[in-house]
Amino acid sequence: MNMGHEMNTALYNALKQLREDIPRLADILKLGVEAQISYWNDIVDAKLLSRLAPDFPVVAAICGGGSAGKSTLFNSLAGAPISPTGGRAGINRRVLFSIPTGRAGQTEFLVDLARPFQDVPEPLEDIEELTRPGKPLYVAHQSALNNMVIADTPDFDTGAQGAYTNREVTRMALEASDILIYIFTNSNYNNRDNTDFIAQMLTGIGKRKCLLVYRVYPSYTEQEVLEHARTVAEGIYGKLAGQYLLGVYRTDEDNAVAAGDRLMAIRPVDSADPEFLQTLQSINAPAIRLELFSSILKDAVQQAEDIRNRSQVALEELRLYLDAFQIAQSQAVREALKNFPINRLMRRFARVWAATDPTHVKIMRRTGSVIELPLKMLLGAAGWAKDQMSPEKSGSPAANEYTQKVDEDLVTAVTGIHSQTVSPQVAVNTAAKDPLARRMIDAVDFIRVRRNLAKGRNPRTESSGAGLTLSFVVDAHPVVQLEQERLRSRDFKSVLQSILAEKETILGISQDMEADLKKLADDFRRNMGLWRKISQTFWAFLNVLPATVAVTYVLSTGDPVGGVGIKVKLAGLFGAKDLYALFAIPFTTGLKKADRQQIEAMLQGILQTWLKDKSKIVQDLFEKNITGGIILCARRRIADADRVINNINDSLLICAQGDEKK
Ligand SMILES: Nc1nc2c(ncn2[C@@H]2O[C@H](COP(=O)(O)OP(=O)(O)OP(=O)(O)O)[C@@H](O)[C@H]2O)c(=O)[nH]1
Ligand SMILES: [Mg+2]
Repeated sequence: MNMGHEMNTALYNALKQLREDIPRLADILKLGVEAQISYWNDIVDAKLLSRLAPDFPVVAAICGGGSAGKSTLFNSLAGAPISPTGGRAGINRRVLFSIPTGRAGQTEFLVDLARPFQDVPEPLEDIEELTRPGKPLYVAHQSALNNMVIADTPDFDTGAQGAYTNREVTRMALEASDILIYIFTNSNYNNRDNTDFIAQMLTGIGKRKCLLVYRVYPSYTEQEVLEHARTVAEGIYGKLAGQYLLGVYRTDEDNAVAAGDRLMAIRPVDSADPEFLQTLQSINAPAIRLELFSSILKDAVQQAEDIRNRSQVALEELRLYLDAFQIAQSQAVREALKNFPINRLMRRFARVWAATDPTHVKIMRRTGSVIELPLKMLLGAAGWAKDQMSPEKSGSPAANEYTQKVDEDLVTAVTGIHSQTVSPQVAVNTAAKDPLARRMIDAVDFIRVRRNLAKGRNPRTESSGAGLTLSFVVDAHPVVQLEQERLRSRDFKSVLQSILAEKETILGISQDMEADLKKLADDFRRNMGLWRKISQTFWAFLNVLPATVAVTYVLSTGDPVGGVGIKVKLAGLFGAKDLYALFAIPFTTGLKKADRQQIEAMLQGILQTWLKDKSKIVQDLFEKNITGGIILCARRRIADADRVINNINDSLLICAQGDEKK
């Protein structure tokens, strides 16, 4: 019994948590299942939570035919002549609850108690009220009934013109009860109509267990009483009556009771059985309720699982959308940066490098003797190298050209990402070997299976280039709809303007980047173990490179740019994807393979430093002006949904355990 109680508490708490989490999850992920959720809420509130509270009193409904003695029994249990008795059959028209004194006026408790009536019981003020139909009423016990509610109900066999007046009230009273006290007399014990009616009611709402009370002549033997009681029990429960009988009791006809001089005396038919009150008080309400509500509980748990499952799909869709969207943004960032001011950058790096040169190199450089012969021939004189050391003049044709290119690139990129952001779907291409792409394929598969999607429906993937490239088309998630609308309602031109207004931050070389270049130079010098040996060629390269290439290089846009570890590929003016293309001239002039590798590594480093710095700037600009709301909203909801789903899984586990133990 104790065990049942503990389990009930755990189950109750788990259900209460589910009741909070399920609607919240549906809302976080905008599942669009409002009707299902509100139905589920109602069931859980009305049928389960209201009655599974561990401290909720046992509710016993006294039922029986007209003038069976229901009200007399009620008064005897409640301890006072509260309910009207006697006279004509069918005197009671409403349900009267006798509740623990401490519960009087507790609205929440009263609501839960009378849920099937969809009406809050009011205190009984005038006994006459009970003889007129209306909402249920209540009184506080005047007896010592411990944590128990007794309900007096109208009879269900009085009727006019073939219609029984009180059957619906009886049904609601039964539904509100945990157990049933069925009282009958010698004149109606074998009335099939009565027992059929109760049987039918219990089939609809769940079989309540029952105590039988036979109001009988004192002369009836135990044998006769038991026989009649079995007739009643089998009438209500059929052959399995034994499972539902909590006890059989008799109350002998007594004129003093009829006269109201005495309370009903109830005793077990079998004198070895516990007293009536003792049986009532020892009822294990949690266990009974768990059994009573097990099918409803099972149903509610199943629906909760269903909503959890749908949410997992919706969450995966949101993750997929966010992944695709962020790829789209990275590509737009790269688009904005595809013109690479290699000349400017190399000049700057050359100066950073020179500033950290050892003294003897500085001296040699001034004389031009640092540069190897073939290069010297190519370049003409050391004077050229000196020229390279002076900063690029702003306003020069080269500087203007670069500024204009950045402008064009930005407009293209902003237009692209803006349209992806407000579009009903996001479409991106990505390298199939990208780990992110693999994760996305898994997500697409999961969603397709769970949603049983036909081919061609989003999300979808297509591969091309012998499967090297994948394209994803993913519907915008309902979660970001509001953010999309917000952006749609803004004028695109003004969005573009506010981004272009900050393009200076893209053109310049920031202090952060300067520091990064310095660090790169230091690292490189440190790693150049054979510094003396290759220093000359290297130095020459630094000076030569800007002259040998055009103002800008166009970054190849084939691959998406990941957040970290950017792999740079250059599509040079020479049309090659290879970095060697950059060294076409030095290569022919005798650059050794080892030197080329050093140079390539360094150039990679410089490019990455630049890309890292600028990507961050452009991404921040995009997020501030276009994409930030959606990314933030999606991330938050993913985190929230993850947390709530974990909670729900914990609760569902407890519910499943409760079900097993039962
Ligand atoms: N002689 C005798 N009469 C009783 C006893 N118990 C109840 N009665 C009488 O039986 C009649 C019906 O009793 P109630 O308690 O009003 O019966 P009820 O089932 O509530 O009747 P309705 O509410 O009208 O359906 C009354 O006149 C009571 O006095 C008893 O133990 N002995
Ligand atoms: Mg009555």
